[in-house]
Amino acid sequence: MKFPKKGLPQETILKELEKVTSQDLSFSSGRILGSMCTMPHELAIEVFCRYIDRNLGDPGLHPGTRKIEEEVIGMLSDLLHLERGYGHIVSGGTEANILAVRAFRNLSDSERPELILPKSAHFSFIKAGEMLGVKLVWAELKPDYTVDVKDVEAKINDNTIGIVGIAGTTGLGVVDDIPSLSDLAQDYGIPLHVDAAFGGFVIPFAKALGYEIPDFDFKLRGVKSITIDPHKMGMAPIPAGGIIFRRKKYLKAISVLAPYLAGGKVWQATITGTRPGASVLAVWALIKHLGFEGYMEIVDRAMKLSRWFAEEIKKTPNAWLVREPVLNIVSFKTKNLHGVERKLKEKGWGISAHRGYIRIVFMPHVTKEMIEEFIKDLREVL
Ligand code: 0PR
Repeated sequence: MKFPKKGLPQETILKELEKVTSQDLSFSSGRILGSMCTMPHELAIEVFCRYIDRNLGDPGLHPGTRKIEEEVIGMLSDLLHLERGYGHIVSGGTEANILAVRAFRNLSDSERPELILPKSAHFSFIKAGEMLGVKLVWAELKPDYTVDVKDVEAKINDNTIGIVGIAGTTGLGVVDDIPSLSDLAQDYGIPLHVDAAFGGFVIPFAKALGYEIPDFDFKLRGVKSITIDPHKMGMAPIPAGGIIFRRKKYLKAISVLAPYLAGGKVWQATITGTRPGASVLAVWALIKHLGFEGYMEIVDRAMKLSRWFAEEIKKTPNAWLVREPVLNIVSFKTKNLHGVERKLKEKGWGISAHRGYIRIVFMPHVTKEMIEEFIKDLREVL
């Protein structure tokens, strides 16, 4: 396509965009079942649009927005049982995970750094390993799909710069045995990073509702950093990931001096330079508006619906749960999986097809009516 010589009227442009984006599935379409994103909360949208010009890459220009980011990090740290945490709202779980690995690597003196992580880890760690020159050492999973802590221990050596545990795996929503990983990390003096990109905005509320889920946060001394994404179950607009470190030294280890900025010199730890203040303000507004109780209600609905769906799968011939759900993610296998996936997609369902199973994520936009319709289609296809 050519760069246009003459501009077109706004009206024409908007019409054209409307036409092309009408091919997209939207969260209000009632068909997206396999995404970890959702329709952002209306307050967050309002705040995001209102402060669209704020740039936290130059925080001296926007001291109010910087203060709000500090408060967000404070509130997320508190949610994760840490009195004073250090971190940022970043572009997503990928950037958050990369920052954690970067901090661990920069603080180690190994010349051949290695990171031990579960085979269930998100592919963002592959990017981290590649960019940072860190060798990834994959630990085996147990039959319940949590990481085998014994295998993690067996893989520790002098070059190990860190261990990763996952609180809400991408495929199955499983939570690793973080308490044992934390003990192990403490014993060997190795930092533990917890990827709670998805689970961070689920587990604290699910535990308060009485669901039995292992501890995963800074309560455990071995945990030195946590990824927690507001743009997943936090209902914030994209982009909004979160990284929290237990101590300032981790943030310092990845900070680069930006000496000439319009707002004065700053130390910058994020991968992105120019970055949206609007995201941070939207997250702050949401947390303040919903509060712990508001998120508890959202998680309560999602967890109940996922349990109900899991029971329906058990009653469906030729379909099997991969395992009992832990969080609000249910994954199942079927006879002739690829054919079933294709037919469900033809019927307009936005499902996520992993290797060997279909994943349904019970995000806030997923309703009982949608699920009933999906089950009807699934049974028909089967
Ligand atoms: N860590 C975990 C455990 C994740 O599940 C993800 C993303 C990340 C880190 C990386 O987060 P960002 O994508 O924010 O960088 N997991 C989702 C997934 O792979 C991402 C996603 C979201 C994919 C919405 C599709 C989609 O429609 O399922």
